[in-house]
Amino acid sequence: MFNLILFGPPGAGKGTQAVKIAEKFGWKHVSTGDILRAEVSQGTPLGLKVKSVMDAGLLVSDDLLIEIMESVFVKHAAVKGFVLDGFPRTLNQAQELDKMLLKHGQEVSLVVALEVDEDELVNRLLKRAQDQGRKDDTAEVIKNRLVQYHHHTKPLIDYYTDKKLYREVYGVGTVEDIFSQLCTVINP
Ligand code: B4P
Repeated sequence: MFNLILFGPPGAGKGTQAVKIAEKFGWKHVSTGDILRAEVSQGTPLGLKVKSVMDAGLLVSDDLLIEIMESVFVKHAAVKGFVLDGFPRTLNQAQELDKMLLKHGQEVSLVVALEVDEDELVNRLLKRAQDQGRKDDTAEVIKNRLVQYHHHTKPLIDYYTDKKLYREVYGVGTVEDIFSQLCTVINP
């Protein structure tokens, strides 16, 4: 099983590229953001619990995320591969992911980051606010999301570099050009 982590700051294009990668290689795309938003829109107990955290651009608790991921792995144990989009986002999540994969006889295969400068990230998310009206795409909340990224998520670069699993692809350009560079790096 190929376990790919698509990494990067909010707005880097992880969601956009993860869908294409999953389709090309026949892997399961897992977006923790999409899973959480679905819970919120269905008004489930979990959704009610995480709504205010997400609207503020903060990170949902590690325990909840790890529980969600464990159930995803169990449910889709027979797939050829996973594209993880938005997970892990903290060092604790990364360590728990390693443990969870080990329990299933698996490991992280590769981590590919999309590298995009901060002005471009903010522009993309503000544009998405106009197109899709996502609650967490306001200027104030975007700032919080970037702070969360720098504080909690960026340290994972060292974690995966030490494991020799980390690669970067420049994430500015056309979606197709970026996709083709990603495919070259992934090369399963
Ligand atoms: P996510 O849904 O993961 O939000 P995101 O980081 O903004 O990534 P997203 O996939 O949406 O954006 P993308 O870069 O594809 O998370 C939302 C919230 O959920 C978090 O703030 C947190 O509260 C919670 N959460 C999720 N996972 C969690 C975890 N593991 N732990 C704790 N909390 C968690 O795309 C952005 C925009 O750019 C799009 O509009 C796209 O169309 C555009 N775009 C893409 N490629 C482009 C290109 N090449 N050129 C121009 N625009 C492009």
